Amino acid sequence: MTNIRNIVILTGAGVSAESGIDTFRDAGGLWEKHRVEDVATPEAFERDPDLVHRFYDMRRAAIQTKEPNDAHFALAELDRHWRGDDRNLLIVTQNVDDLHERAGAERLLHMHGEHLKALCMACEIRSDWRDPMQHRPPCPICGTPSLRPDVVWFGEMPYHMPEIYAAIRTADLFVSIGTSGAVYPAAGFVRDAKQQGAKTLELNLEPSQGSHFFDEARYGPATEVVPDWVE
Ligand code: BJW
Repeated sequence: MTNIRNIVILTGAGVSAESGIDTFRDAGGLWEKHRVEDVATPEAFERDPDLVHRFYDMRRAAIQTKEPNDAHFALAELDRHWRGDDRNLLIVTQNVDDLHERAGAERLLHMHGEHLKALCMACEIRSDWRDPMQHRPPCPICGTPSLRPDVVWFGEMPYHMPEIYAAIRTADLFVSIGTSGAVYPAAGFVRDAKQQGAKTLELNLEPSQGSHFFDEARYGPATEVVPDWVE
């Protein structure tokens, strides 16, 4: 990676697929089994909080039985080694699972929130949500039954946007891994990175919706293409 100093890596559901976590838009994915409008919008939660809680309880319980795969470990390894005065790296994940951090990644931002956190709608404080089957517990801070999953639904502002855009502005290399490029603003990062002069690389099972924006692509399962690239 000659002339590369600052790397921004965007990951999506495809990076966790081989750990046994469902993607959203693939055949058999979550959006084939559940209507987005019923479970992943603020309006859905207002209309039927029990249904939305059940959807997230099920997924929270499932991810705690899964393990990081070779793609997560390869990225954690890169995070460990790509350090120094003139080397920066940021992993931006759209995933709400915790497999990047369990693999050892440190410089990581969850732009769509985290399954293992709850957000109190009354006091706006975040707390851990470690018990996989804990259904609608009271907020540990203010005691009201106002907890919601700390995830970003359609129509809501993703987290950490100023830090993410700051990293993209100085990136020499932008790498997109295991994401369909269907959801904004993440789907627009490749254009932003390219416009300011970064090289762009896609690692995915198949070409994403924005594949024409990438300078280079390697297609295949994340557990193969990611370790090959990191090496
Ligand atoms: C493998 C693999 C293997 C499989 N190896 N690869 C019209 C135009 C533009 C935008 C909009 C619009 N109308 C509405 C919007 C905005 C909307 C949006 O983008 N809608 C689109 C559907 C059009 N976006 C929003 O509302 C966002 N907020 C927002 O825009 O705020 C305003 C704003 C403006 C400007 C700046 C900043 C903000 C919020 C989006 C929230 C998304 N939330 C979800 C749910 C999170 C909680 C949960 O998990 O339940 O996030 S939806 C879901 O999609 C989840 C994911 O993070 C996200 C992306 O999915 P991902 O990761 O790409 O998964 P898949 O399944 O789509 O793709 C998997 C890929 O992996 C595929 O390519 C496979 O090939 C590949 N793969 N196996 C390698 N083994």
